[in-house]
Amino acid sequence: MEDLESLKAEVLAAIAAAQDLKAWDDARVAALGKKGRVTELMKGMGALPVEQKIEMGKKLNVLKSEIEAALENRRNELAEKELNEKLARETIDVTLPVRDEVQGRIHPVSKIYEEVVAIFGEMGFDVAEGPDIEDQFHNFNALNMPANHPARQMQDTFYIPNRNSDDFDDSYVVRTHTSPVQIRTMESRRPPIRIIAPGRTYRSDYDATHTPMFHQVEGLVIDKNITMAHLKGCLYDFVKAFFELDEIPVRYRPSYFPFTEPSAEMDIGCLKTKTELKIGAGTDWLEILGCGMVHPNVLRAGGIDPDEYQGFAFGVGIDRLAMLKYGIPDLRTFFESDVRWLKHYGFTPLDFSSMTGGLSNNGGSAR
Ligand code: 2U9
Repeated sequence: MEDLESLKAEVLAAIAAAQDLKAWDDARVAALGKKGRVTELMKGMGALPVEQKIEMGKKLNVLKSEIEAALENRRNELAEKELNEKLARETIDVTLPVRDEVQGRIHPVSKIYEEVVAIFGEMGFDVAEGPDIEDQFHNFNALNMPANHPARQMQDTFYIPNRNSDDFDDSYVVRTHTSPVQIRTMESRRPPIRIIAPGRTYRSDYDATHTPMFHQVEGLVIDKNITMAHLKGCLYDFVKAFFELDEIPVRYRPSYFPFTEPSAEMDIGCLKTKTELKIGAGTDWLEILGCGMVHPNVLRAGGIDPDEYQGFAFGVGIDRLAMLKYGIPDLRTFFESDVRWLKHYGFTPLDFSSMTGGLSNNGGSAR
């Protein structure tokens, strides 16, 4: 039998001498591995007489525990040492300026999305989201668009068959507007409700101002005693903030949407010349968004009593806002993934949109 004291001294010395995790592991295997010195002694105990076996067993267990404790200590020391060396090697000077060669750009749609969220966020609106694939109840029926409504005709809507039903009324759609998000919010929350629902929407249409996938942001406010005056004040503040102007002439024209009554379209004052569109002055008008008071049938469909609560709603095309604000002439180019286009119209990733730090950071775009 080996002298246990000198064995212990040798093993502990080897552990203490390990200068990295590889050497530490070698020391561990040499002592406690399958063919390690302590393991071999334990295997050899079988041949001893019973009394010696008991005594030797105890001693070896104590020795093993001591070695394990020493290993654990040394491993912690080495891990800390390696981490400190790594940290020293990899120091970064966070005060250095960002490298010029950053290639990525924020897409104008993302930029406008962030701007709109910043403006309504400041006014106390929550952002609500919902699925792109919807059932017809949330996309149409609940929005006061019954089965025979023209907007439900095949030419506008992309339908998705329902594997479990041959009934056309059970087919799904890719949402034609973000309005189902507001219906789902009414179903799951009690008023007061103050949300915007930005996101992708889909209609079968394709020309310079229409693409099959486009982006909308809709808003919904529901509370007691909500009036058209609240709608006008809110949207006036929005367009001023969005176009970064102290004053803008606005007007409302009567309109029709199935989900609002009365309904209106909001125009802003502008000057249109052959080469330029100047917003906020001049004698021309530019349609900017649709809006109205939520139809009682829609409130009821969302489980809200129209005798107790009223609401206003609005809808804006994000892509159209991007075209107007950043002077982009053709919507189809938004989705062609041409890197040269993105370099021209995109924004550097450090142009954050906030109400306090500047919305669009004029002049901060990649152009
Ligand atoms: C609920 C109740 C009311 C949303 C509204 C509009 C008016 C509107 C268009 C703007 C440009 C769509 O992208 S666009 O073509 N939208 O004019 N949207 S009111 O009204 C709602 C929505 C949900 C529950």
